[in-house]
Amino acid sequence: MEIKQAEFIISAVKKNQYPNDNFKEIAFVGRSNVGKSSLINTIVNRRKLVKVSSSPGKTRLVNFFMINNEFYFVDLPGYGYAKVSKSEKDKWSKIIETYLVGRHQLKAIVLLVDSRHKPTNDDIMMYKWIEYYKYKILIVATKIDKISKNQLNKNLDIIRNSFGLKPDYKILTFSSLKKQGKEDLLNEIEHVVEGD
Ligand SMILES: Nc1nc2c(ncn2[C@@H]2O[C@H](COP(=O)(O)OP(=O)(O)O)[C@@H](O)[C@H]2O)c(=O)[nH]1
Ligand SMILES: [Mg+2]
Repeated sequence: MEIKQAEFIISAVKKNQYPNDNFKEIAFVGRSNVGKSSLINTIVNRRKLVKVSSSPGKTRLVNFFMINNEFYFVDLPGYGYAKVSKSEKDKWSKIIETYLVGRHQLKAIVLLVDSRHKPTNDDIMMYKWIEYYKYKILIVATKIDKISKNQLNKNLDIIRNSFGLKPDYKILTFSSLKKQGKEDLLNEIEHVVEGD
């Protein structure tokens, strides 16, 4: 699949601001600074569709982008930024939960984890949350240009173990810097969008 068109639609604060036209949705979530904005910009071929971190942990909005006039990308707020308070975390949980509950348009969630590190407790909590709501999950290991191939393979095993995935589960890999992994991710997205 090729993304020919990507248009920002709305930064929603409340549920009643979400689009309600029944186009399918693919959501993106991950720890702040994991490379989520960069990944979205890379796959849509736009340098600045999504802002790259200026103040991590500050965006508390659900951003909708119309893709190819066919489906939405939904950019969910990042989690796990070290300096946020308990009340900020509660606000974040509320926003995510509000989006996840009964979102029938939502066909898959792309969960981004940093390829260099073991998934954090927040990553594991997010994974369990998505499972609980029974959405399809695509796991993407980001910033693979920062480590060797050898280290990457080791880390992918660690990531699989942390989430309790089968040894043959295919974690997608991505580098926005080197534009790697784009085709595989877009193929997965195409499957999701074309399924029913
Ligand atoms: N080397 C490298 N750096 C990246 C990559 N993706 C993102 N970054 C950098 O990581 C930082 C956070 O990226 P951003 O996309 O804003 O992360 P977000 O907070 O998850 O949206 C920025 O400084 C990016 O330039 C990547 O694939 N490779
Ligand atoms: Mg971002």
